[in-house]
Amino acid sequence: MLHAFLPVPQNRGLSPTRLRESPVCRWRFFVIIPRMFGKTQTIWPLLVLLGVCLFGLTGQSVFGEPTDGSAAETETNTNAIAMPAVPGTRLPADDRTQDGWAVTLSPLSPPAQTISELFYLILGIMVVIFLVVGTTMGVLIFRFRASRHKTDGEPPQIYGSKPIELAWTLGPAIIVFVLFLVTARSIFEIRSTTAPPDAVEVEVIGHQWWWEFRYKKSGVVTANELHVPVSSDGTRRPVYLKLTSADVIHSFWVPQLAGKTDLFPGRENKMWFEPSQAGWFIGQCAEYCGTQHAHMWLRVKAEREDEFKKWVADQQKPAVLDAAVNAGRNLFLSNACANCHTIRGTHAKGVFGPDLTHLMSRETIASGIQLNNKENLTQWVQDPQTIKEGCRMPDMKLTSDSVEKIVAYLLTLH
Ligand code: HEC
Ligand SMILES: [Cu+2]
Repeated sequence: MLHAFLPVPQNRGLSPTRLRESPVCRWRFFVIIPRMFGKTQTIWPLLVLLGVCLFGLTGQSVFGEPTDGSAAETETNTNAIAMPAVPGTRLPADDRTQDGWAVTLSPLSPPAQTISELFYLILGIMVVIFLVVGTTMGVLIFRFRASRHKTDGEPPQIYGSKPIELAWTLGPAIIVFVLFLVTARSIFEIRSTTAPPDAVEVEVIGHQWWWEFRYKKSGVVTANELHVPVSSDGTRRPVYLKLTSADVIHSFWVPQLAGKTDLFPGRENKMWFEPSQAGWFIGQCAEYCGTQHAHMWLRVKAEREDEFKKWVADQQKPAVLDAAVNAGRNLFLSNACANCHTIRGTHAKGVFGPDLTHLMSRETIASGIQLNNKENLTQWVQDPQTIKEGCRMPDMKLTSDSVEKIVAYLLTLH
């Protein structure tokens, strides 16, 4: 095989048949590669660039260890899509998950785990192919560069070599077949079957630009923050989602829990996940759905069984009726607010916007982009367009006195 790398003798005038018979010509096709680049030095920056890309990809997983959610660690978490839950602020760190970040490379639920294993397997195969091709090319380009072999004219052309053609047809075909098999197996592993009896079933409805969650068994309706029980070895509490859309196509994506699933109007898609750690999981609408698509964030809170039960029980109650904020409630009910929002226990039954019955049980408003506090609520009710331009809630042009009263009422909705 070594003679493959020997200098190319002058071979002009040899007939193709004679060439094929010559002992070195079998390997001569490698020589075509450096010739293609003319000045061979130009290939080196290209190889370096490829190397850097590869390092970027794998380095991310090598250096970006999962964090424990503490502020200091989250700040340096290179393993995440840089997406602070609230611009310029930090939400309270919670347990051990990556609060405030959507993390792609540390799965904490079976479907995400399967996808991640597939990703690393395919990445591994690709790295091996890259190294083999890259090294061979590098060596050949260096060994047979034009300045070392003062030959002119074309290198020998080789036609109809069965071993070579078999090798470069069968090799890739086998690799593609292996990739197909492992991918198909993963798809079957994570596909959604019918929900087991103790599963939590939730209907997810995508809206421009917020998420509606309707729990099947308990009847709870909430928005943007999905509460689910955490699974442990002994007790598995999978979450089964049925996804649909009220307007355009959206996509439900919480990378640590499962892959993306699209939400279509007039069609029901299914998915499931099973968080193995308590805490917040951050996600994002993953299908461009209009101007505020980037602000259609998604937060899933996995909590202990007892915490989850308590949350469900609280959510099932009708809204608090506090006489001290009658003025604000009357303003809410007499303005258009009631046409778009539901507050159970009042006659506000609108379904165009998020259910506000237990608004204050949520940490954020406007699908995760603002903390839910008096200041932000005031700005939101005064003119939501200043927070989320183009959002489907109009500027109601209320006097600041009315805004103050309405917000005082909203703040009682625990
Ligand atoms: C035309 C329908 C419409 C009207 C009228 C309306 N809203 Fe909204 N509201 C929405 C929509 C849609 C959203 C979700 C916006 C988003 O996140 O993109 C929303 C969001 C909110 C939120 C944040 C909820 C959350 O969990 O994110 C509050 C609070 C709110 N509205 C209060 C009010 C009040 C108070 C009024 C009356 C002054 C009112 N809305 C009038 C449609 C409406
Ligand atoms: Cu969307």
